[in-house]
Amino acid sequence: MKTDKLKVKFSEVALPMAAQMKDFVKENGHLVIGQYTIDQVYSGMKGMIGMVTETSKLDAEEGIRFRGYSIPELREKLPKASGDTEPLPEGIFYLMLIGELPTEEDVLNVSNQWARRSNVPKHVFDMLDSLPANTHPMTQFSMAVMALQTESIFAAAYRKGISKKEYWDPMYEDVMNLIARLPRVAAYIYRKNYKNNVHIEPDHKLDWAANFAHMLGYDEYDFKRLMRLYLTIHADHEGGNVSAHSTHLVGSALSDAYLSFAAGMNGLAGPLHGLANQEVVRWLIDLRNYYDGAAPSKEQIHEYVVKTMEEGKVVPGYGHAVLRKTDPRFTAQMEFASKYMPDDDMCKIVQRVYEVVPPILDNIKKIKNPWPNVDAHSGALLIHYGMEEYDFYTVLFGVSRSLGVLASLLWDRALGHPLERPSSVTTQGMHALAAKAKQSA
Ligand code: HAX
Repeated sequence: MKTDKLKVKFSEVALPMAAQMKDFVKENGHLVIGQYTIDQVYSGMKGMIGMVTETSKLDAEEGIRFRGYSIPELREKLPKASGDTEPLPEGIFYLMLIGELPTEEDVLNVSNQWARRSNVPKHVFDMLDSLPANTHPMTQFSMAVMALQTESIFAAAYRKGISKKEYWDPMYEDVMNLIARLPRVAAYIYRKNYKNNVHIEPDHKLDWAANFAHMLGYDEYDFKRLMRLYLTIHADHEGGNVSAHSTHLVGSALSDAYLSFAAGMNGLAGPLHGLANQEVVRWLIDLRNYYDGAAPSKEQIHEYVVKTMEEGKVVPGYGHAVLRKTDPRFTAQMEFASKYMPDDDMCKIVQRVYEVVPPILDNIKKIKNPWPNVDAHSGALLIHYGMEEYDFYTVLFGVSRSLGVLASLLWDRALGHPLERPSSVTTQGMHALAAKAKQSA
């Protein structure tokens, strides 16, 4: 097999860090860096630092930075396909994995690696074909990833007996093979569900995102451009979000990349996380239908938001566990819409909803963030190009999220992060801890 330059580079960057990390913990492990409140324990561990993630960091006010670079910076600096304005997702993967901006040659190398590794065995398609027609696309996606686990090089190496120091190597192979295969699997699910089971063969001359668009059946240049942006901005959101954390947690038991990523996808399929992109479109369509199919006025949107909340539901696409400002991923999509589809009806409704919702949510004391997140806009862009099957949208998100969570999983094995096993207390134990804290206050 030809030398894989990315693999060599990763080993040069990652392996010395594992030794440095051990020294750091030895020297500083006793230092107290945080004291957590009972509130934090009961509110889903928000704000507690409980893991180390290399690929990206989320700031509550500013939004995500990938290895220090914001989304606007990456849209400018990452290599692009000839004539395109949006970055190639291969570039963000390289950046997350290596920690440096890639050259065009680096990106081409990743593209070629993924094309070479992208073959999906027949039993995966057979399994998908055997599922009931009403199986949700995200369930199919997760099951397909599980079916692919027969191909795990890490699991095979572990079974043979492998030194801890070598874990990263077969994990690299799994991570690269899995990312390479996901567009084919996702496109198969889409074409099976919505396009009469007529499938489209990959075109390996295309980059990863463009080939995905092609296999989905969207060959126009504008959709490929959207896919490149979409797959770049959904890639990662530091380590604590449900999909990243689940992948990391399951991986900490030395489950291979397929088992770990499927766990992450099961988390992404929840409506408070990635499924929100489908829920947003459902909500927007219901909103429009509620007012007889016409574009709703600001007053009508206000009324509908209040109705949604009174029914005990959340307004999808708004709020965030960490962010306290408009999500820059929302802004990137809004800019894309105003540049490439300024007259689009659904995008105009999304814009109007953005003008109405934040002040309403801001008035509700318990809601910590009234601003839109990434999912508030993505569906409208897809609908513009004719992809209206919103049950499928979270699968697109999942294909992108593989880049971040699998890069992190590889780092986990390279650095030798241990089994994750936080402590829990019983309610009685918590009451005792509270009484002790009161006494010493
Ligand atoms: N509409 C109505 N109520 C909301 C709300 C919204 N958009 N956002 C938060 N709240 C409510 C919560 O449900 C919670 O109510 P209860 O105390 O009655 O349970 C209260 O406000 C406090 O929530 P919070 O502390 O502000 O937010 P959390 O960290 O608990 O939750 C969520 C963050 C993203 C889950 C939340 O804002 C939400 O449900 N938003 C709508 C769903 C959504 O868009 N999810 C996608 C998030 C981004 C993402 O992960 N994409 O993949």
